[in-house]
Parts: sequence; structure tokens; C-alpha cells
Amino acid sequence: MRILVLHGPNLNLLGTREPHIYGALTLEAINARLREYAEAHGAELRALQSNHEGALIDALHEARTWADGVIINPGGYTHTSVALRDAIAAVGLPTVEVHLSNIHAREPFRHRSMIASVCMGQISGLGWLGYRLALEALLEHEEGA
Ligand code: CA2
Repeated sequence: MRILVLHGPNLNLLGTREPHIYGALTLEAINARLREYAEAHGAELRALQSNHEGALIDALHEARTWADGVIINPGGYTHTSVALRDAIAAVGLPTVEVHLSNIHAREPFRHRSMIASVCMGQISGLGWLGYRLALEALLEHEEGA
């Protein structure tokens, strides 16, 4: 199974500030843990972080040619991007939305996700573990397919 992990804007700053909200791990450390878990389960993982909406959309389009599933933390685009939502829906790959923080326990503008309804599910508030649980969910989903 091949999985695309997409990290949206500002997530390249992980581990450098706001650890009380987003945890102390860097993005590289999260990707390394995920990759290790994927390999132990016979899956291949490709990770990309971008601060640009179009680059995230291009990566989703390209994933149609090689990926079996997508894990996405769209960062701030979660709450604003119809274009990202359309791309996820158009590509049609099983997709899990992940947030490090609990978006439902934060400011009201974070409570709405534009992409949740086109995803298999949403994991929010469990820190880096959310990514691993998303991976587990995609592996299970593939097995049941
Ligand atoms: O909780 C999450 O994972 C979010 O997707 C993170 C986004 C935020 O806009 C969403 O509402 C929830 C923000 C990412 C910012 O990442 C930073 C990391 C370290 C330092 C500063 C920002």
C-alpha cells in the first residue's frame, strides 16, 4: 500500500514554537515515526509539506497515479479551502484528515472543516499519534477493500 502524507502551511515550524498546542516533535520526527510504522506494515509512505495551496492540490492530483490513500493535515486551509476540498473529492482516494490540536476545543473559526465531509474520517487533538492512527485506519480500510 502506498500512502501520501500531506502537511499544510506552517507545519514546517513544528518543534520550534507553540509546543503546548502542537507538541514538541519536528515535522521530520513525525515523518520518521510514520515511515517506520508504515515499513513495519509493508506500506510505502511519501510525505510533503507545503505552504502553498496549489502545491497541495497538485500533489493530490499526482497521487491519483500512484497512491492508495492520503493522510492530510491541511493546517489553516482546513477552514477556508473549497479548492482543497474539491481536489480531495475529485481524486477520490480514501483520505483521513488529521489535526495535532483539538480544533473543536479552540476558536470558533477552527470548528468548521471544509474537507471533513469528503474524508473517510477526522482525527483531532491526539498530537502526532493522530497521524499513526490515520495510517492504521487506511491500512485496515485497504485490507477490507
Ligand atoms: O491542529 C492542527 O494540526 C492544525 O491543523 C494546525 C494549523 C491550524 O491552523 C489548524 O486550525 C489546526 C496551524 C499549523 C501551525 O503550525 C505551527 C507549528 C509550530 C509553530 C507555529 C505554528
